[in-house]
Amino acid sequence: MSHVLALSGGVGGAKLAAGLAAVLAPEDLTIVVNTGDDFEHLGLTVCPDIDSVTYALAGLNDTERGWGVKDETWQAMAMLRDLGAPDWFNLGDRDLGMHLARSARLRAGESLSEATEALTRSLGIAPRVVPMSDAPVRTQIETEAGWLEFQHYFVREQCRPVARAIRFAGGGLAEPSPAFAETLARPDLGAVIVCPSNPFLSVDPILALAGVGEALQARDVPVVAVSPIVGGTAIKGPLAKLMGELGQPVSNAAIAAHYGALIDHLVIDSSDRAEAEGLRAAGLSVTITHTVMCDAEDRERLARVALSAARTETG
Ligand code: FO1
Repeated sequence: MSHVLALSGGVGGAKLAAGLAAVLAPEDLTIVVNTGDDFEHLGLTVCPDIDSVTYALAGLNDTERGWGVKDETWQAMAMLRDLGAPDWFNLGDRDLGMHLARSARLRAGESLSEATEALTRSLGIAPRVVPMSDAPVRTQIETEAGWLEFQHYFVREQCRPVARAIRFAGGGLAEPSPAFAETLARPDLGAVIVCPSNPFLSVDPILALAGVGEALQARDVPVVAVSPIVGGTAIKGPLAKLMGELGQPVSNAAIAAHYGALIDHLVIDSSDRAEAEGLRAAGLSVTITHTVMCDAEDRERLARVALSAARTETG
């Protein structure tokens, strides 16, 4: 197939990104990653979704915890606790190495794209892993306690506050990163795969960047989304709770309506097959398959299904 652009958030998206990386030649894939979750913590720049994609592609991800590095140790956290430093955000010792290396590069003047390219190449990752933007965009959630920064909402408050609205501070003005803009304009772009990340928290920040939604609409390239809904709920994370709080039913129909004209095809889980008829009646192409990714075989199979869905849209 010609070039494939994958849009990914953290954990769920990273799994499909790893599947795509396993079945495509590295030069045929660009993975654009949400940076709305990024934040400055203890003087370091932490990019959780870039980390999740990087660790998944390098085979370093902790599959039990869902984030961070496998076989992790926590000596630095123990010391931080002894020192009375903030300990609500868990930085493993190996993971800390990533944040130190990235932050040093950024302080030395590299862009986030340059730093990410150097760090992913150092870990032997061949496809391009690209931050959505080099400009800071920050996802914020409005709750009864006011606006919260993403990691404060997600990790410190464990998504407990009721969400009323979401905004991407800096999003509308921030340009896509150079490699993202270049990929959107590639004449050989053959498919866009929206990974099964949280549409509201992880994919929307990418779509909110200056010109991205318009560029995707203007291209005659199939856009295939893999739904994060399984069995009428979200496998992990705050998606189901958030959709309820935002007044939406937790369904593939709501996911499809949210993406609207952006997507041509939705891949849904077999447990939600009853929804297919309604989605098709609304004009969307639908593939029904097993979307839960427990191992490499699942990831690669789902990647192949998403790519073949794109091929059917190309005709
Ligand atoms: N998620 C947690 O639930 N608790 C943590 O302490 C935590 C630490 C952490 C450190 C580095 C990193 O790259 C990710 C980390 N995550 C943690 C995951 C992260 O906050 C979320 O999964 C994403 O932001 C949502 O995609």
